[in-house]
Amino acid sequence: MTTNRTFTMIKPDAVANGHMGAILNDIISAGFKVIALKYTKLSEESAGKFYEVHKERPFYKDLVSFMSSGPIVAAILEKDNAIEEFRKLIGSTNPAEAAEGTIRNKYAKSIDANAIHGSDSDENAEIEGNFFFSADERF
Ligand code: RTP
Ligand code: MG
Repeated sequence: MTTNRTFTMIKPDAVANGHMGAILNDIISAGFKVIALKYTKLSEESAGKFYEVHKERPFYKDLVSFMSSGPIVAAILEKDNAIEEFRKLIGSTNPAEAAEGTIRNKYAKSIDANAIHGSDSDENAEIEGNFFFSADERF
């Protein structure tokens, strides 16, 4: 097991519903170290670029519009086995299927407004982190 990094966004629904602090607390309590952190908002154009891998999927347009609908919290996180551990912490994409105690189980309402993003591979974590953070914004 190696210490590595993942990238996350607390999505507009969770920010709007007042869960930003609770979610950051869950993340830090689960042993993730915050390497970079930013409160920001995606334009439709930048959300479209971030989710370009999903361009052909039927939900792409709604996803881009939702992700640019309000402020988000972006972060780079570090832990042993970070990608897998973080996806375990956030739970299934569809909150109705997310295990008890996971972030999506506690704070998400629907598959579209599902509270949080977690990278799915080391390679994508690197790409997604670079999308938001320069080298001097990482600690
Ligand atoms: P994320 O990237 O946000 O961490 O979520 P994920 O890996 O669990 O899911 P992914 O397949 O990467 O999909 C990205 C986001 O698109 C929305 N989605 N909607 N209506 C649908 O069938 C559907 N499928 C995916 C979700 O908001 C998902 O988080
Ligand atoms: Mg994904």
